Amino acid sequence: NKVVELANYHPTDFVLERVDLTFELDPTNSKVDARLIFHRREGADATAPLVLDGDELTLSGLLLDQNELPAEQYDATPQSLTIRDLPGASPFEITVTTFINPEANSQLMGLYRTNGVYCTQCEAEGFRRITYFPDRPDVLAPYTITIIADKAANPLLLSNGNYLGGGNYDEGRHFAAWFDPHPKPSYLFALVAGDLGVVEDTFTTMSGREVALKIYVERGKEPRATYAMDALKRSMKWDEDRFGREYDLDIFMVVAVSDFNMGAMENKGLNVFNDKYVLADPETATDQDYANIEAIIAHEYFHNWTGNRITCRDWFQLSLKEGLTVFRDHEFSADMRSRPVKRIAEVRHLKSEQFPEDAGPLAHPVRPTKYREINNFYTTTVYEKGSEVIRMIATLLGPEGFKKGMDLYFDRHDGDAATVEDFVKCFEDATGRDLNQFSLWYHQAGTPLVTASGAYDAAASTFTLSLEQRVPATPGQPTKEPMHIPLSFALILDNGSVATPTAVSGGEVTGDVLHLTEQKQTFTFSGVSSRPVLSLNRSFSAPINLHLDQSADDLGHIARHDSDLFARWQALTDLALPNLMQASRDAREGKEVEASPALISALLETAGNHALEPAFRAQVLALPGESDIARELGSNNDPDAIHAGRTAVLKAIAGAGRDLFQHLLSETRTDGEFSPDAESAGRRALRNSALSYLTYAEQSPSIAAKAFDDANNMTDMLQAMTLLAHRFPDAEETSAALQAFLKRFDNNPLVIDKWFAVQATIPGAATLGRVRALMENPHFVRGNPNRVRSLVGSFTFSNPTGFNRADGEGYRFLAEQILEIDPKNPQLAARILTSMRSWRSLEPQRADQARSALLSIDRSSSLSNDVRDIVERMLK
Ligand code: BAL
Ligand code: ZN
Repeated sequence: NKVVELANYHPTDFVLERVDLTFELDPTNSKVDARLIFHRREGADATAPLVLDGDELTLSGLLLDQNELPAEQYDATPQSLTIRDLPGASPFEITVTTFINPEANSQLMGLYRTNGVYCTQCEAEGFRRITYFPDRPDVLAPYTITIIADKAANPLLLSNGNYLGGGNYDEGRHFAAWFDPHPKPSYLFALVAGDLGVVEDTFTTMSGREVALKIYVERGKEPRATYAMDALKRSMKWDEDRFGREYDLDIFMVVAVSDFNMGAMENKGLNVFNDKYVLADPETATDQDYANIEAIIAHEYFHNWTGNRITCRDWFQLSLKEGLTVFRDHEFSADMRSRPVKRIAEVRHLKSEQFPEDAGPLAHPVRPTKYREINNFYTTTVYEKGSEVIRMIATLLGPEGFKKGMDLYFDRHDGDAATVEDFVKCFEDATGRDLNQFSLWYHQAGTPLVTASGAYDAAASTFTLSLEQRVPATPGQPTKEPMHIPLSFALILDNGSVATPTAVSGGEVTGDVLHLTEQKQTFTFSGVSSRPVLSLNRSFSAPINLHLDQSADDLGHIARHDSDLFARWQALTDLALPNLMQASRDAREGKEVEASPALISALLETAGNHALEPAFRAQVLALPGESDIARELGSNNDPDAIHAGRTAVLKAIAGAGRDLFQHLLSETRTDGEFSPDAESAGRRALRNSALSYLTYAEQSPSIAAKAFDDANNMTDMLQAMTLLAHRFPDAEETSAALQAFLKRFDNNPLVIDKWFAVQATIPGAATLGRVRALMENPHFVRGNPNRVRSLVGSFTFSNPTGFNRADGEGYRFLAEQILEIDPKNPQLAARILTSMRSWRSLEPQRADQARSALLSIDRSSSLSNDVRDIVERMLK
């Protein structure tokens, strides 16, 4: 495949007016008739042929206005259908017939079968695996769909839009017809057929229309879909209240399937979900599962406006819909739960996933300008950094300006396939603010580094803040321009109040946000009566690396007094990180590791502070992880030393805080009915943090084993099992717990995924052997993406010491797996391969081993485009 470049974008020569699809479903030989009405675009070349995309297709029939086309008028290959000598401006109808094999479709793109259910996944370029089509997001049309299938096996026949009708057909078959009046691109097409159970409800929209809501799951699993239904209704209401967006069809459907490459898909009116993000009950789902379901149900629903009503002109604009929709789902979760705790979780995720991507060989701008395989651009940069860019627009413009811009965007572009530039222009037009420099956030890759230092002049009552920004070089972008970086700040005085300077010079300051726009800039605040402590980048107003040298006393002051809970968490993290980094260096040199008394006392004070919500205290106790420490160290990393150093610090904290943790464990006990609400989840999180530290303090598996036996919900049970497995992998209590868990949940693959993941993330070199053995377990189904991600993915992404074995066996295992998965499911293989994205920051011996493993993949002559793209970028 060749590289696709944004600079080469051209509208199509033909306009698609209508799509009429008929499916005759058969597990191995489904017939697809596509009737497409086109006309030549005004001004287009009158001799241009119509070129339709295909992928592994065979043409079985082709009509032009119901007449067979002579062979010399067209060329058909598996990848394209080219038709010449078509009419001028008047509409014409092409009828294309293809036969496809859903059962054999292991890529899970296009039409496939999962557990006996037909389903589709068309984003980004899966529709071309169903029929020849102008498979690009700027080709929009209304669709009529007719599905014919065996009635006994497929009582349910679903597609996008509103139900038109159905009835019996022939030979035990029946049919259903659907019409979607909203013009949409092919990537939003969906079809589902099979025999599923349903949970039903209704939602009355703000204009009083009643919408039928249906969530389809495997029969018997209906009770586990009620939380998703509740989340859906809350999402619909929230989008009306917060963004003024009303749903626009008579019915909204969600279907949960067990084989799915992504988390979920926002097909118009018919969302298809990975069942992991629908099914939940207290016995089988953790608090994190509940939070994920709420967020992803919301995310897909919100796409109805940001993605479906206004879609992307081309795939370079992916963040137009994804970054914006992530921002919307983050805001939704913040409103449903604790805003600061949600923000902390978002930033932890951003730093542990997106920052490494932005600092490595796979770095790319939020709005890329070229790609070789679009599937590889569904990244944390496009999604999460894209969301941060929207958050910064909201910060720059304030709530009113942001709302005006969003309203204009919905108004101006409803029904369009739009660009990032269109989006930004709406905010400029609505508020008059120039966002030209700000737009660099879309175009320059790399995490900006801001170095800051403050100085107080008591005689002049001024506080001076010097800032310098540098955006690192990234692949294809050696030099960068200064960015417009909005930095929320507070000058906190001795008594905890915030200074209100009489004047500021050196740059623009709006409210509590200063605008860093130059490479170097100095802000001077006058009328500051005593030395303040600077709290900078509060709420993580900009996705940057910040270097600001602050004393432990100053960080402690922020941790105690900042009114922004996020900033308090950040201060404690900034206190912990240097200690953890030093611990790693000391462990590597065989020196004794020390935990700083200032860190210990700040952590224990926060953990025991009843004025703070439990979820926040749990976040504070969950110190930066091993990958955070590796990121901060930057290069020449030894994952074993990082693990050893961090563990030693945790043990020191555990020893010092034993009484407090014991106390927290008893005071957070709840014996009542389980509730998944955020407050209850927060209490469980704090309780489980305390349990984790106590397990370090006791150095024995007994408390975790007792917690495992006592657990009455999956959150507590999984935490206890994880502590047993990770801290005491060889203990009898651990094998007893693992066996009991397997026995109890062996009919629930999603829960067995947790069992796989816990074992795949046991620290240490021995885990690779365990992973290999688990791959032989009958519960491990190689073709199912959730199983592969739970076992192989957890090992390579989330087990730094096990995967990065000094002998390179972990990398060789990954290479072996990639070569095995790739021919069946390239998307999955390419995604798992990105777990090597930070290989260059390893110490030389491991880095050499990692390079050899990548080269062994690269040498294969039969790689998919997906894996070829990743491996080549990674080796460049
Ligand atoms: N559009 C792909 C799945 C998602 O981001 O919602
Ligand atoms: Zn999305």
